[in-house]
Order: sequence, then C-alpha cells, then structure tokens
Amino acid sequence: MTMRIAVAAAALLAVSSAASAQTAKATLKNADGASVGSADLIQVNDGVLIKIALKGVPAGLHAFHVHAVGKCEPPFTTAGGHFNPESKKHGMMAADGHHAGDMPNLVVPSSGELSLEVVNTAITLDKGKPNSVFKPEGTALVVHAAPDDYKTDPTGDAGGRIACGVIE
Ligand SMILES: [Cu+2]
Ligand SMILES: [Zn+2]
Repeated sequence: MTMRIAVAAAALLAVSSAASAQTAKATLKNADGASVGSADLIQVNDGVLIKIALKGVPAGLHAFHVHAVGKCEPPFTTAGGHFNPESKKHGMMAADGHHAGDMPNLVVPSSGELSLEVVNTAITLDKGKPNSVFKPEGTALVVHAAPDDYKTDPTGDAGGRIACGVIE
C-alpha cells in the first residue's frame, strides 16, 4: 500500500513539472510591419535560452536587447529602454554594468538570414520574480540598426530600432 502511494506521488510530480516547463515566443517585425523572424525562449537553469531566427535583416552587426515595455509600434520607441530591473548602467564593458536586457550583437551575413542561440543569465520566465520578462507592462526583443558598443549608457550607441517583437 505504501509503495502504491509513492508511485502515484511520483507520477503526479512528473506531470506537474512537465506542465510548468516555461517557454515564451516573440515574432519580430520591421517598421513596415513585415515579419523578419521569430524567437523561442526557454527557461534553463542559468537563465533563459533564446533561439532566434531572422530573415531579411540588413547584413552586419546589430545590437540585440530585451527592452522594458512589451509594445512594438514603429519606430519601436514604445518598447522603452533596455530591461533593467536592477537599475544598472548599460553594457557588459561598463564598470557598473549591465542591464538585464543587454546581450551580444547579432552578426547577420549577406544573406540576411541568421539562426542563433544565446543564454541570457540575467532574466527569467518565472512570473513574479523581479527579473521576469513577464512583468505587467511586458517586455520586447529589439534589433537595432547599429552595433552595441557595450559601454555607452544607456543605449550602447546602437542607433535606430529595426525590428521588434513582444515576448509572450
Ligand atoms: Cu535595444
Ligand atoms: Zn543596456
């Protein structure tokens, strides 16, 4: 009898952990409203794994961040600044850096297509945590016209915003 209860409890645990596997998505659009790719976000032990697939993006280096507002209306200033729940300065090279939303530049080849996977260890999909991307105003993934210099506060001198996708 005791054994039977233990087995049932283990089965229940397996079901509940599968149900709580956390994922999110974002569809990235350019300022014309055309889709330029998508991102899958998966909670991992160290943070959030972001799998991004882009197409039709100008070749070259582009800054890539999580922004603080889940609103993508061209020219995407609606997405606010970089997601920064700990009120830090911008950039992985800054002494007091960095914003939770800061990530390495995307390097887009001449084809305009890029598949990339990156882990952001400063964010979580866990609702209710201060660094959760699921805060009340939401968050967004933003791709910029220019590269991030990893130090200029608060923008990384990354120029305009060429693509945006609400994390949902
Ligand atoms: Cu940005
Ligand atoms: Zn930043």
